[in-house]
Amino acid sequence: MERVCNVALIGQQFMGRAHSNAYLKVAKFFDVPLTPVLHTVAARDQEGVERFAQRWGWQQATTRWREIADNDAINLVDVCTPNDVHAEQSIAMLEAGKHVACEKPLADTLEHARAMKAAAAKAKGKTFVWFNYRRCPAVALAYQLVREGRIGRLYHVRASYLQSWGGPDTPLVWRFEKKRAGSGAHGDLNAHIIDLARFLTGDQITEVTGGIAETFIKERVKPGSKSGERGRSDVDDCVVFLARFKQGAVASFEATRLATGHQNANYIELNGSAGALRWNFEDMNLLWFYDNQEDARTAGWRRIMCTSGGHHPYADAWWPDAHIIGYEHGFVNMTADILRVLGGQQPLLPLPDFADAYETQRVLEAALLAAKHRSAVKMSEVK
Ligand code: SOE
Repeated sequence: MERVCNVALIGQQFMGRAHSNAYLKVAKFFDVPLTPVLHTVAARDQEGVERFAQRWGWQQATTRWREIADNDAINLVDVCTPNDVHAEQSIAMLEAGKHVACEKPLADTLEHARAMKAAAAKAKGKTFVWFNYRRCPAVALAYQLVREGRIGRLYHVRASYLQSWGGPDTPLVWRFEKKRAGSGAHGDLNAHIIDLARFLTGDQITEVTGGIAETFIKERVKPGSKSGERGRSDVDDCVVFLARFKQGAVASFEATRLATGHQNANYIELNGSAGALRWNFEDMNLLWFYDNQEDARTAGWRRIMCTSGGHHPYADAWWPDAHIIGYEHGFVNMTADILRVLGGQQPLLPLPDFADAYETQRVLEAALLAAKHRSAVKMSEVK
Protein backbone atom coordinates (compact mmCIF):
# COMPACT_ATOMS: atom_id res chain seq x y z
CA MET A 1 0.00 0.00 0.00
CA GLU A 2 1.25 3.47 -0.84
CA ARG A 3 2.32 5.36 2.27
CA VAL A 4 1.27 9.00 2.22
CA CYS A 5 2.11 12.18 4.11
CA ASN A 6 -0.81 14.58 4.34
CA VAL A 7 0.53 18.11 4.15
CA ALA A 8 -1.02 21.40 5.20
CA LEU A 9 0.43 24.68 3.99
CA ILE A 10 -0.02 28.00 5.79
CA GLY A 11 0.60 30.92 3.42
CA GLN A 12 0.16 31.23 -0.30
CA GLN A 13 2.61 33.77 -1.62
CA PHE A 14 6.06 33.26 -3.15
CA MET A 15 7.11 30.42 -0.84
CA GLY A 16 3.64 28.87 -0.92
CA ARG A 17 4.11 28.44 -4.67
CA ALA A 18 7.67 27.12 -4.36
CA HIS A 19 6.66 24.56 -1.75
CA SER A 20 3.43 23.51 -3.52
CA ASN A 21 5.49 22.84 -6.62
CA ALA A 22 7.93 20.75 -4.57
CA TYR A 23 5.16 18.59 -3.07
CA LEU A 24 3.70 18.05 -6.54
CA LYS A 25 7.01 17.09 -8.14
CA VAL A 26 8.93 15.20 -5.51
CA ALA A 27 7.43 11.72 -5.91
CA LYS A 28 7.65 12.00 -9.69
CA PHE A 29 11.42 12.46 -9.63
CA PHE A 30 12.54 10.76 -6.40
CA ASP A 31 11.78 7.35 -4.92
CA VAL A 32 10.54 8.64 -1.60
CA PRO A 33 9.15 6.45 1.18
CA LEU A 34 6.08 8.68 1.57
CA THR A 35 4.04 10.39 -1.13
CA PRO A 36 2.90 13.88 -0.17
CA VAL A 37 -0.78 14.67 -0.46
CA LEU A 38 -1.69 18.34 -0.80
CA HIS A 39 -4.36 18.18 1.87
CA THR A 40 -5.14 21.72 3.09
CA VAL A 41 -3.95 25.23 2.40
CA ALA A 42 -4.68 28.08 4.81
CA ALA A 43 -4.36 31.80 4.13
CA ARG A 44 -6.09 35.01 5.19
CA ASP A 45 -7.97 35.91 2.03
CA GLN A 46 -10.89 33.55 1.27
CA GLU A 47 -11.09 34.16 -2.45
CA GLY A 48 -7.31 34.10 -2.86
CA VAL A 49 -6.84 30.87 -0.94
CA GLU A 50 -9.60 29.13 -2.91
CA ARG A 51 -8.03 30.20 -6.19
CA PHE A 52 -4.62 29.07 -4.97
CA ALA A 53 -5.99 25.67 -3.88
CA GLN A 54 -7.58 25.11 -7.24
CA ARG A 55 -4.53 26.11 -9.22
CA TRP A 56 -2.08 23.95 -7.23
CA GLY A 57 -4.35 21.03 -6.42
CA TRP A 58 -4.80 21.48 -2.66
CA GLN A 59 -7.83 19.44 -1.62
CA GLN A 60 -9.14 21.94 0.92
CA ALA A 61 -8.79 25.68 1.50
CA THR A 62 -9.44 27.56 4.71
CA THR A 63 -8.93 30.99 6.24
CA ARG A 64 -8.67 29.47 9.73
CA TRP A 65 -5.16 28.04 10.14
CA ARG A 66 -5.84 26.75 13.66
CA GLU A 67 -8.25 24.15 12.23
CA ILE A 68 -5.19 22.35 10.88
CA ALA A 69 -4.06 21.56 14.41
CA ASP A 70 -7.37 19.79 15.12
CA ASN A 71 -7.31 17.72 11.95
CA ASP A 72 -5.87 14.30 12.82
CA ALA A 73 -5.37 13.41 9.17
CA ILE A 74 -2.62 16.03 8.73
CA ASN A 75 0.95 14.88 9.32
CA LEU A 76 3.19 17.74 8.19
CA VAL A 77 2.49 21.47 8.47
CA ASP A 78 4.45 23.85 6.27
CA VAL A 79 4.67 27.41 7.62
CA CYS A 80 5.23 29.93 4.80
CA THR A 81 3.96 33.07 6.48
CA PRO A 82 5.70 36.35 7.43
CA ASN A 83 8.32 35.93 10.15
CA ASP A 84 6.27 37.39 13.04
CA VAL A 85 3.82 34.46 13.03
CA HIS A 86 6.28 31.58 12.57
CA ALA A 87 6.47 31.00 16.33
CA GLU A 88 2.75 31.06 17.06
CA GLN A 89 1.87 28.80 14.15
CA SER A 90 4.76 26.37 14.49
CA ILE A 91 4.35 25.96 18.24
CA ALA A 92 0.58 25.36 17.91
CA MET A 93 1.25 22.65 15.32
CA LEU A 94 4.02 20.99 17.34
CA GLU A 95 1.75 20.94 20.39
CA ALA A 96 -0.88 19.23 18.23
CA GLY A 97 1.64 16.48 17.39
CA LYS A 98 2.43 17.55 13.81
CA HIS A 99 5.76 17.64 12.04
CA VAL A 100 6.61 21.25 11.08
CA ALA A 101 8.63 22.65 8.17
CA CYS A 102 9.03 26.40 8.68
CA GLU A 103 10.35 29.05 6.30
CA LYS A 104 13.55 30.92 7.16
CA PRO A 105 14.57 32.86 9.15
CA LEU A 106 13.32 30.74 12.04
CA ALA A 107 11.60 33.76 13.60
CA ASP A 108 11.39 37.54 13.75
CA THR A 109 13.10 37.73 17.17
CA LEU A 110 15.54 35.62 19.16
CA GLU A 111 12.92 35.26 21.87
CA HIS A 112 10.44 33.70 19.44
CA ALA A 113 13.18 31.50 18.01
CA ARG A 114 14.06 30.28 21.50
CA ALA A 115 10.41 29.40 22.18
CA MET A 116 10.29 27.46 18.90
CA LYS A 117 13.43 25.55 19.79
CA ALA A 118 11.99 24.69 23.22
CA ALA A 119 8.67 23.55 21.71
CA ALA A 120 10.54 21.38 19.22
CA ALA A 121 12.61 19.78 21.98
CA LYS A 122 9.40 18.71 23.77
CA ALA A 123 7.45 17.68 20.68
CA LYS A 124 6.82 14.28 19.12
CA GLY A 125 6.96 15.79 15.65
CA LYS A 126 10.13 16.56 13.74
CA THR A 127 11.11 20.07 12.64
CA PHE A 128 12.72 21.43 9.48
CA VAL A 129 13.68 24.93 8.32
CA TRP A 130 13.68 25.82 4.64
CA PHE A 131 17.31 26.72 4.11
CA ASN A 132 16.84 25.60 0.52
CA TYR A 133 20.28 26.52 -0.83
CA ARG A 134 21.91 23.64 1.06
CA ARG A 135 20.24 21.42 -1.48
CA CYS A 136 21.64 22.91 -4.65
CA PRO A 137 23.83 20.08 -6.00
CA ALA A 138 26.90 22.34 -6.22
CA VAL A 139 26.56 23.34 -2.55
CA ALA A 140 26.01 19.72 -1.59
CA LEU A 141 29.16 18.75 -3.49
CA ALA A 142 31.09 21.50 -1.68
CA TYR A 143 29.85 20.01 1.61
CA GLN A 144 31.24 16.60 0.58
CA LEU A 145 34.59 17.99 -0.60
CA VAL A 146 35.13 19.89 2.65
CA ARG A 147 34.54 16.66 4.58
CA GLU A 148 36.95 14.78 2.32
CA GLY A 149 39.67 17.25 3.34
CA ARG A 150 39.99 18.76 -0.14
CA ILE A 151 40.41 22.30 1.16
CA GLY A 152 42.47 21.34 4.20
CA ARG A 153 42.68 23.75 7.09
CA LEU A 154 40.11 26.49 6.64
CA TYR A 155 41.35 30.09 6.78
CA HIS A 156 38.58 32.20 5.27
CA VAL A 157 34.82 32.20 4.78
CA ARG A 158 33.69 35.03 2.50
CA ALA A 159 29.94 35.22 2.09
CA SER A 160 27.66 37.82 0.59
CA TYR A 161 24.05 37.85 -0.50
CA LEU A 162 23.42 40.77 -2.84
CA GLN A 163 20.04 41.80 -4.20
CA SER A 164 18.82 45.11 -5.60
CA TRP A 165 15.04 44.99 -5.48
CA GLY A 166 14.74 47.16 -2.36
CA GLY A 167 15.22 50.62 -3.88
CA PRO A 168 13.14 53.71 -2.96
CA ASP A 169 10.34 52.81 -5.40
CA THR A 170 9.66 49.45 -3.77
CA PRO A 171 6.50 49.73 -1.66
CA LEU A 172 6.29 49.07 2.06
CA VAL A 173 5.64 45.34 1.89
CA TRP A 174 5.92 43.32 5.14
CA ARG A 175 9.61 42.66 4.55
CA PHE A 176 10.28 46.35 5.36
CA GLU A 177 8.34 46.41 8.62
CA LYS A 178 10.25 45.47 11.75
CA LYS A 179 7.16 44.32 13.61
CA ARG A 180 6.47 41.71 10.92
CA ALA A 181 9.88 40.78 9.56
CA GLY A 182 12.10 41.34 12.62
CA SER A 183 14.90 42.64 10.43
CA GLY A 184 15.46 43.47 6.76
CA ALA A 185 18.12 42.11 4.43
CA HIS A 186 19.74 40.65 7.55
CA GLY A 187 17.13 38.03 8.49
CA ASP A 188 16.10 37.56 4.89
CA LEU A 189 19.55 37.09 3.32
CA ASN A 190 22.28 36.88 5.96
CA ALA A 191 20.25 34.04 7.47
CA HIS A 192 20.91 32.02 4.31
CA ILE A 193 24.65 32.65 4.17
CA ILE A 194 25.17 32.13 7.90
CA ASP A 195 23.39 28.80 7.48
CA LEU A 196 25.52 27.95 4.44
CA ALA A 197 28.73 28.88 6.25
CA ARG A 198 27.82 26.78 9.29
CA PHE A 199 26.66 23.90 7.10
CA LEU A 200 29.67 23.82 4.79
CA THR A 201 32.31 24.24 7.47
CA GLY A 202 30.59 22.15 10.16
CA ASP A 203 31.99 24.77 12.52
CA GLN A 204 30.34 27.27 14.86
CA ILE A 205 30.79 31.02 15.05
CA THR A 206 32.22 32.02 18.42
CA GLU A 207 32.36 35.79 18.05
CA VAL A 208 31.04 38.61 15.90
CA THR A 209 33.88 41.09 15.93
CA GLY A 210 32.05 44.03 14.37
CA GLY A 211 29.08 44.99 12.26
CA ILE A 212 27.32 47.78 10.42
CA ALA A 213 23.56 47.93 9.90
CA GLU A 214 22.20 50.72 7.70
CA THR A 215 18.73 51.84 6.72
CA PHE A 216 19.13 54.07 3.67
CA ILE A 217 15.47 54.30 2.73
CA LYS A 218 13.40 55.30 5.71
CA GLU A 219 9.97 55.73 4.12
CA ARG A 220 8.11 53.89 1.42
CA VAL A 221 4.71 54.09 -0.24
CA LYS A 222 2.13 51.87 1.40
CA PRO A 223 1.13 49.01 -0.91
CA GLY A 224 -2.06 49.75 -2.81
CA SER A 225 -2.27 53.38 -1.63
CA LYS A 226 -3.75 55.50 -4.46
CA SER A 227 -2.87 58.78 -2.73
CA GLY A 228 0.77 57.74 -2.29
CA GLU A 229 0.52 57.57 1.49
CA ARG A 230 3.91 56.70 3.00
CA GLY A 231 4.93 54.70 6.03
CA ARG A 232 8.15 54.01 7.95
CA SER A 233 10.55 51.47 6.55
CA ASP A 234 12.26 50.55 9.81
CA VAL A 235 14.40 47.54 8.97
CA ASP A 236 18.00 47.43 7.78
CA ASP A 237 18.62 47.69 4.04
CA CYS A 238 22.04 46.14 4.56
CA VAL A 239 24.06 44.47 7.29
CA VAL A 240 27.77 43.75 7.01
CA PHE A 241 29.66 41.89 9.75
CA LEU A 242 32.86 40.05 10.58
CA ALA A 243 33.12 36.87 12.60
CA ARG A 244 35.41 34.15 13.93
CA PHE A 245 34.83 30.41 13.83
CA LYS A 246 35.72 28.05 16.67
CA GLN A 247 38.41 26.26 14.68
CA GLY A 248 40.09 29.56 13.80
CA ALA A 249 38.72 30.63 10.42
CA VAL A 250 37.77 34.28 9.96
CA ALA A 251 34.63 35.24 8.09
CA SER A 252 32.88 38.17 6.45
CA PHE A 253 29.15 38.38 5.73
CA GLU A 254 27.26 41.00 3.76
CA ALA A 255 23.55 41.15 2.95
CA THR A 256 21.84 43.92 1.05
CA ARG A 257 18.84 44.65 -1.12
CA LEU A 258 20.52 47.74 -2.55
CA ALA A 259 23.44 46.16 -4.42
CA THR A 260 22.75 47.83 -7.73
CA GLY A 261 23.81 45.43 -10.47
CA HIS A 262 23.17 42.25 -8.49
CA GLN A 263 19.82 40.50 -8.45
CA ASN A 264 20.21 37.33 -6.47
CA ALA A 265 23.94 36.87 -5.95
CA ASN A 266 24.10 34.44 -3.07
CA TYR A 267 27.86 33.88 -2.88
CA ILE A 268 30.13 31.87 -0.65
CA GLU A 269 33.84 31.17 -0.85
CA LEU A 270 36.01 29.03 1.41
CA ASN A 271 39.81 29.30 1.29
CA GLY A 272 41.87 26.59 2.95
CA SER A 273 45.43 25.28 3.04
CA ALA A 274 44.76 22.54 0.47
CA GLY A 275 42.32 24.35 -1.79
CA ALA A 276 39.38 26.66 -2.18
CA LEU A 277 35.72 26.49 -3.19
CA ARG A 278 33.36 29.15 -4.45
CA TRP A 279 29.71 29.19 -5.49
CA ASN A 280 27.26 31.81 -6.68
CA PHE A 281 23.57 31.01 -6.91
CA GLU A 282 23.24 32.98 -10.15
CA ASP A 283 25.25 30.13 -11.73
CA MET A 284 23.87 27.59 -9.34
CA ASN A 285 24.89 24.43 -11.20
CA LEU A 286 28.57 25.35 -11.12
CA LEU A 287 30.99 24.75 -8.27
CA TRP A 288 34.45 26.29 -8.58
CA PHE A 289 37.29 24.36 -6.98
CA TYR A 290 40.92 25.40 -6.68
CA ASP A 291 43.25 22.50 -5.87
CA ASN A 292 46.27 23.91 -4.10
CA GLN A 293 48.15 20.61 -4.51
CA GLU A 294 48.43 21.08 -8.26
CA ASP A 295 51.54 22.00 -10.20
CA ALA A 296 51.75 25.80 -10.13
CA ARG A 297 52.14 25.87 -13.93
CA THR A 298 48.69 24.41 -14.53
CA ALA A 299 46.91 25.26 -11.30
CA GLY A 300 43.72 27.26 -11.62
CA TRP A 301 40.06 27.38 -10.71
CA ARG A 302 38.25 24.29 -11.96
CA ARG A 303 34.68 24.80 -13.17
CA ILE A 304 32.58 21.80 -12.15
CA MET A 305 29.16 21.35 -13.74
CA CYS A 306 27.30 19.55 -10.95
CA THR A 307 24.72 17.72 -13.01
CA SER A 308 26.15 14.19 -13.40
CA GLY A 309 23.96 11.43 -12.05
CA GLY A 310 25.94 8.94 -9.96
CA HIS A 311 28.52 11.62 -9.14
CA HIS A 312 26.79 14.76 -7.97
CA PRO A 313 24.32 14.94 -5.09
CA TYR A 314 20.65 14.95 -6.18
CA ALA A 315 21.64 14.82 -9.88
CA ASP A 316 20.36 11.23 -10.29
CA ALA A 317 16.81 12.46 -9.86
CA TRP A 318 16.92 14.99 -12.67
CA TRP A 319 18.17 15.26 -16.24
CA PRO A 320 21.18 14.11 -18.30
CA ASP A 321 24.56 15.86 -17.83
CA ALA A 322 24.43 19.65 -18.16
CA HIS A 323 20.65 19.70 -18.65
CA ILE A 324 20.64 22.23 -15.88
CA ILE A 325 18.25 22.66 -12.98
CA GLY A 326 16.99 25.85 -11.32
CA TYR A 327 15.73 27.56 -8.19
CA GLU A 328 12.70 25.34 -7.65
CA HIS A 329 14.75 22.14 -7.71
CA GLY A 330 16.44 23.03 -4.41
CA PHE A 331 13.01 22.93 -2.79
CA VAL A 332 12.14 19.61 -4.44
CA ASN A 333 15.47 18.13 -3.30
CA MET A 334 14.81 19.34 0.23
CA THR A 335 11.29 17.91 0.18
CA ALA A 336 12.76 14.54 -0.84
CA ASP A 337 15.03 14.63 2.21
CA ILE A 338 12.18 15.69 4.52
CA LEU A 339 10.08 12.76 3.27
CA ARG A 340 13.02 10.38 3.70
CA VAL A 341 13.34 11.44 7.33
CA LEU A 342 9.60 11.20 7.96
CA GLY A 343 9.62 7.78 6.30
CA GLY A 344 12.38 6.54 8.60
CA GLN A 345 15.31 6.95 6.19
CA GLN A 346 18.42 9.12 6.22
CA PRO A 347 18.50 12.43 4.31
CA LEU A 348 21.21 12.69 1.65
CA LEU A 349 22.76 15.53 3.66
CA PRO A 350 21.89 16.94 7.10
CA LEU A 351 18.66 18.94 7.28
CA PRO A 352 18.36 22.05 9.45
CA ASP A 353 15.91 21.66 12.34
CA PHE A 354 14.68 24.29 14.82
CA ALA A 355 17.68 23.78 17.13
CA ASP A 356 20.09 24.26 14.25
CA ALA A 357 18.24 27.32 12.88
CA TYR A 358 18.24 28.78 16.40
CA GLU A 359 22.06 28.82 16.25
CA THR A 360 21.85 30.78 12.99
CA GLN A 361 19.35 33.15 14.66
CA ARG A 362 21.82 33.73 17.52
CA VAL A 363 24.44 34.82 15.01
CA LEU A 364 21.92 37.18 13.40
CA GLU A 365 21.26 38.66 16.83
CA ALA A 366 24.96 38.98 17.65
CA ALA A 367 25.58 40.88 14.42
CA LEU A 368 22.79 43.36 15.22
CA LEU A 369 24.14 43.84 18.74
CA ALA A 370 27.65 44.38 17.38
CA ALA A 371 26.33 46.99 14.96
CA LYS A 372 24.23 48.72 17.62
CA HIS A 373 26.98 48.90 20.26
CA ARG A 374 29.87 49.26 17.80
CA SER A 375 31.71 46.50 19.59
CA ALA A 376 32.55 42.81 19.43
CA VAL A 377 29.98 40.33 20.73
CA LYS A 378 30.93 36.87 21.97
CA MET A 379 28.39 34.22 21.04
CA SER A 380 28.43 33.01 24.66
CA GLU A 381 26.77 36.37 25.55
CA VAL A 382 23.83 35.73 23.19
CA LYS A 383 21.43 33.24 24.71
C1 SOE B 1 13.72 37.93 -1.09
O1 SOE B 1 14.78 38.68 -0.70
C2 SOE B 1 14.02 36.43 -1.23
O2 SOE B 1 12.91 35.86 -1.82
C3 SOE B 1 14.26 35.73 0.12
O3 SOE B 1 13.18 35.87 0.99
C4 SOE B 1 14.57 34.30 -0.13
O4 SOE B 1 14.79 33.61 1.08
C5 SOE B 1 15.78 34.22 -1.02
O5 SOE B 1 16.09 32.88 -1.27
C6 SOE B 1 15.54 34.93 -2.31
O6 SOE B 1 15.15 36.25 -2.04
